[in-house]
Amino acid sequence: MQTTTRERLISLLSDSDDYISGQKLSEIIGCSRTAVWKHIEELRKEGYVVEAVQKRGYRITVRPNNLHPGEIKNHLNTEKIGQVVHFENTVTSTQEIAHKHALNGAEEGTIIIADEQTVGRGRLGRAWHSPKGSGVWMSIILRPNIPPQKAPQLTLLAAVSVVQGIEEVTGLSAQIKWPNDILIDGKKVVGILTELQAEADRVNSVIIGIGINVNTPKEAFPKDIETIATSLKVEKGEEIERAYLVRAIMEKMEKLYHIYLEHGFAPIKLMWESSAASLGKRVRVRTITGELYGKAQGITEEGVLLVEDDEGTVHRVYSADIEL
Ligand code: BT5
Repeated sequence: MQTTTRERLISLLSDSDDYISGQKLSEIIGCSRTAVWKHIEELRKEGYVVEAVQKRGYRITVRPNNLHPGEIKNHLNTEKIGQVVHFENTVTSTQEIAHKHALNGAEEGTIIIADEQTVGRGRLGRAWHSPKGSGVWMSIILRPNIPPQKAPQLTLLAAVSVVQGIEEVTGLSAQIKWPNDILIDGKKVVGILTELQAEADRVNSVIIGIGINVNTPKEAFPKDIETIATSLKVEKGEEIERAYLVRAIMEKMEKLYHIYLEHGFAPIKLMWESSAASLGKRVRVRTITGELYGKAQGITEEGVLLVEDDEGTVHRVYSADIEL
């Protein structure tokens, strides 16, 4: 995988408790000392504190809470997912950009991540609030060899990865509300949007969009979502390092994706069920065509929700909003 000079520099200066000289850095990276110095100046402008001590060299002592590829890829333990990272400060929607990359043949596992989205989107044309600097707004390109009707399984797989990543980094326990919400204490902290590029019988790429409210302060949510939304910082009571969270999610997702490709959806389904908020409960199901009340029984092998109404009829729900 290609790694830029900047990414190597961040990695080297982060791994070392001690200082590394400009000479040594330029030897390891294979560029001039002037180039090293220029990159260090760039890092400083972005908020890194890079100490420089004469005759000893450089050391990073403070890192900004950013999402630059160097931060995400530093120590990232995956083969594919997150090995190619496209970072942008501001985009309309990372989904839109990911679609373009996917059409242009982007490698499986490529992620598009932004510090801010101006037209972040949810399902059915709804808006996703994506303010600058406080969240993770990213899209992941996968290319599984599956028929299009199985693609919803990947939304569920992504949800399990995010729950596991959140737990690893924050210790918080989150629940999944079918199909695409992740809640903490009943409030939405993550939304997932899966889109496809597919032919009739085969998927070309699955683009999984994940929006996470990470460090959003309570008072920063707009009026229309302030009672239903939360962030990891609000729940945990402290700031969370976004790059660290992204890394953890990439690693969990890669493990689950391997399991999925080798053994199918069954093992993922079990993990999903153990984090599901809605199973066994009475729910209100709103679809484009109408409403339904009943008990959420479980999901099928395809990831379809089964809801039993009061007359005992079991309905297969493919796409809907669920209220608990
Ligand atoms: C979703 O849609 O939950 C999917 C959200 C996916 C967002 C990611 S960010 C990266 C990628 N790029 C994009 O453009 N999108 C993806 P849905 O189930 O339709 O929920 C949308 C509803 O959630 C809205 O109508 C609001 O009520 C609520 N909402 C909007 N922004 C929110 C936020 N930041 N936190 C919690 N709830 C929010």
